Amino acid sequence: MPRKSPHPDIDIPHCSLLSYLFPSGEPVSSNPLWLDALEPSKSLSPAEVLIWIRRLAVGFNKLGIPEGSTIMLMTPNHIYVPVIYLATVGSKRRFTGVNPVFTPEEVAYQLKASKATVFLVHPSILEKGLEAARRVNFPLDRIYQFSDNESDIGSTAKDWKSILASEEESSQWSWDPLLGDTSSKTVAVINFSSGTTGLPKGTCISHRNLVANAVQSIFIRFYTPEADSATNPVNRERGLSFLPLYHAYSQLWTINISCKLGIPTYIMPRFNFEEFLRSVEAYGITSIQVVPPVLIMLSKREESSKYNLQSLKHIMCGAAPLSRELQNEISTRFGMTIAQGWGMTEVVCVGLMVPGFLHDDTGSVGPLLPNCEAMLVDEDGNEVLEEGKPGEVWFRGPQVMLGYLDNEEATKACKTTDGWFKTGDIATFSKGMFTIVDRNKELIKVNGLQVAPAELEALLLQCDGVSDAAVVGININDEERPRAYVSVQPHAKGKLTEDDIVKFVGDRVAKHKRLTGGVSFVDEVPRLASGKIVRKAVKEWAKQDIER
Ligand code: 4UW
Repeated sequence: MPRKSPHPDIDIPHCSLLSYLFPSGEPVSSNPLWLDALEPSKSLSPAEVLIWIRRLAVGFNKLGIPEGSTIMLMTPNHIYVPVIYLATVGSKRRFTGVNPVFTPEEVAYQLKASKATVFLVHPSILEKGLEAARRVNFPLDRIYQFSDNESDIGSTAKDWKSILASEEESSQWSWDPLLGDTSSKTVAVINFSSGTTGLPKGTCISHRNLVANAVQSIFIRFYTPEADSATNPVNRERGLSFLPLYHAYSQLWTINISCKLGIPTYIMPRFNFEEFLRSVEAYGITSIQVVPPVLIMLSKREESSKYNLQSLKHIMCGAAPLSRELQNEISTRFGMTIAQGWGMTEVVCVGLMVPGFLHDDTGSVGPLLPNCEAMLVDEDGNEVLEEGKPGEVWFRGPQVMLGYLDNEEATKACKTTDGWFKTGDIATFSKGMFTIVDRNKELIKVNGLQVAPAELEALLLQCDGVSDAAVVGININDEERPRAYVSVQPHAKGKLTEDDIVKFVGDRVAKHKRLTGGVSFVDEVPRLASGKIVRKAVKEWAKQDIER
């Protein structure tokens, strides 16, 4: 018997994301919504955002970009990122964001796999964008420089503002409400994830998925029965955003939830610890979303005591394991609630979350969001009913993605015909709460970001002298790091060094994917007759290596 959410089912409107965020007939606020954390006089209100959305939507039409095509964005965070996201999704196009620190090869991969037809690039990384485009024959006249700062824009590529229609010609444009079933069928966002196995894949996220996850998350964070409207903290919220907006976690909270609830949210271009502390103090920030390394810094770095963080009452933490000890140490020291949640790109974002009013000191990731079900399944495929016993989380709910873009095989491997999504995460269930205890999938998480072992393994096989390779994650000081197990060809034995391999990989991937867990040479990488790496055996090696 699947476990059901302890919360009552809630009403999730069947409509487009814009119809949910800007319901017809409701006034649109002119108060600042997204503010530049470094220069807060730069801001956008919902009323301003709507004008930009209309001008972009009509601009895309005039350029002949058909509905259903993908717009790819590569930029550090800034206040206009939500504008592109909402204009793209709102005009029935598909948004995909790419990590701005990716290498040209990694960018080219996503440009091709997402089938992007327009590529918006921040001027500071334009060269990289152009190189990626050349690698996959992406038309250079469909590349636009995209910045919040006019003076950044040079002459090497067009300015994104050249896409914009005038205010007059776009003032009548209105979005399709996508009523009924169409909201479930229309793809809005293509975020990338390697899922449980293989290379990164485009996840097809519908309008319905996005609306559902925003409604569910708002409910569990703010509108649980204990919070009546008079004391509801939402009215006093001030957010600070530094998680990357190409990732589902930040898209949910920084764009969709902040916009729906009108929470003024200060956006930092990227994470910087001291700047983060300064912003909390300066702007009276009340709640943030983080990944565990931020809490490790808060605990260990001296600067944490130099700033007044009293306004900060609620921290949501997810995307990677956080130890119960660290969670409790910080919440006691700073007098704040730290709530863990579990999410996955494939479930838009979040599926399990400790409710906003609850102080949990067990290290759990909370109960199911409303309208969701989960089963824990053991290695033999049987449901685990006993409390405290681990099993793989199978998840079902309205936020589960439609599937992987152009990859039916991968979709079938993780999604059953009756809607269960096999997450590859191992959890236990006790007293109504789930605790994530392990993973049975290939994924490695570094700083909350995905590292796909298959990607590094394919790269290692291109290194001269390497005959086979397997990559797994190892834990060093509470942080996960990729470690490679490599066998070498006879001619390279004794010549190819660990440093050579670390450098080979480091030169070709974004920083978080580097082999910071080291390299071991082995006679043979264990593989099944099918060719599949026996990861359990490699993980066992890794465990022994750490203990040594
Ligand atoms: N504990 C242990 C956790 C946890 C975890 C995730 O990059 P993705 O695909 O997605 C994410 C999304 C995280 C997230 C989104 C929205 C939200 O509100 C929230 O609440 C805090 C979190 O990380 O990586 C998915 C994989 O990351 C691991 C797990 O292995 C999962 O399959 N993961 N959250 N609390 N591990």
